Amino acid sequence: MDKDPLTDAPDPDAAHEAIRSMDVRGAAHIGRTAAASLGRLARDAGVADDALRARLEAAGRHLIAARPTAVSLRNAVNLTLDGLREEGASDLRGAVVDRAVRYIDSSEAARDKIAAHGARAVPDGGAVLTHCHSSLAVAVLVKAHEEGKRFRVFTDETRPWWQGHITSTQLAEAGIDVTLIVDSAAHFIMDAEDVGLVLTGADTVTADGSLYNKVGTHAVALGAHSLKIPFMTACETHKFSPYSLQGEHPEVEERDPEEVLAGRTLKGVKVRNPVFDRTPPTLVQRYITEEGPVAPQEVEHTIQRRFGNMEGWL
Ligand code: RUB
Repeated sequence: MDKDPLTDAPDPDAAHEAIRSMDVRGAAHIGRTAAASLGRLARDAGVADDALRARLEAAGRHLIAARPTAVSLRNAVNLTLDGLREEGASDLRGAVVDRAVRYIDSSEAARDKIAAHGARAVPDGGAVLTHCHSSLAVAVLVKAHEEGKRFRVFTDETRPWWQGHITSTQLAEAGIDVTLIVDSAAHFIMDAEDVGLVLTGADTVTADGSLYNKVGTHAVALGAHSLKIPFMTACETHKFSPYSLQGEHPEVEERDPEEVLAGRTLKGVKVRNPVFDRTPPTLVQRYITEEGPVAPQEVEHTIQRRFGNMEGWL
């Protein structure tokens, strides 16, 4: 029997803190953690419906505030809290729990489908370049390797949080030939090695086809474009932003400069730490989603089809 996905879920305050402090990171994981924490609250809070509704909405708002850029967080909250708005739901609690479990299950199922679709785009021979750590990009590469494709992977280290180390370790554990590089070596490596694909994850994809992902993604995409290397992004449609249909673009998170300084003091020096950037649609060849590859110009239509009534959404 599959494990109940809510059993080990943190409560929403603990989930907020884990997401804010990056104990839980990566957009897909963040979304599932938020959904699970709301499901757990709905299941365990022994209060009447009105009080439950107020507590869940407050918890949802608090969760969304934990990190501003990954839209999967806001989508996870809203899709879970849709249980509160379910027409004729006699059991509000059950409806929210059901939505939370559905979100988690669909996100996990999406990962497997994306791996299968994405593996087809991975070259047999040559190399792939990755940026940061995306669980979905890793799933694609592991699947391609399991299917017998042989390729090398160059992984951008991604300061200041070193997420490239996670990617490198996970790929090495899967038996893939992996080489870690500093981010500023990306263009050199793309040019010097036989890189046939650049593969990243996504935090948010907006209706105009723009990609918001870990800072440095834009520079990598520009490099890939100049060398005519396909640039693709593995992402579940939970990363697509329905809010962007009204022109809303995500806020780019700027974190504590101390993360960059890492304990050093540089007298008279200002430090900035923006952690995401926007890559324009012209630089993205395909979004590899659970529905298959989606071109940037098809994102708007996919959002319209994928997200229904947003009444009452936070
Ligand atoms: C992680 C990051 C990842 C996306 C996609 O940033 O930018 O590329 O979140 O990850 P951070 P996934 O480490 O700051 O959260 O494919 O796992 O959803």
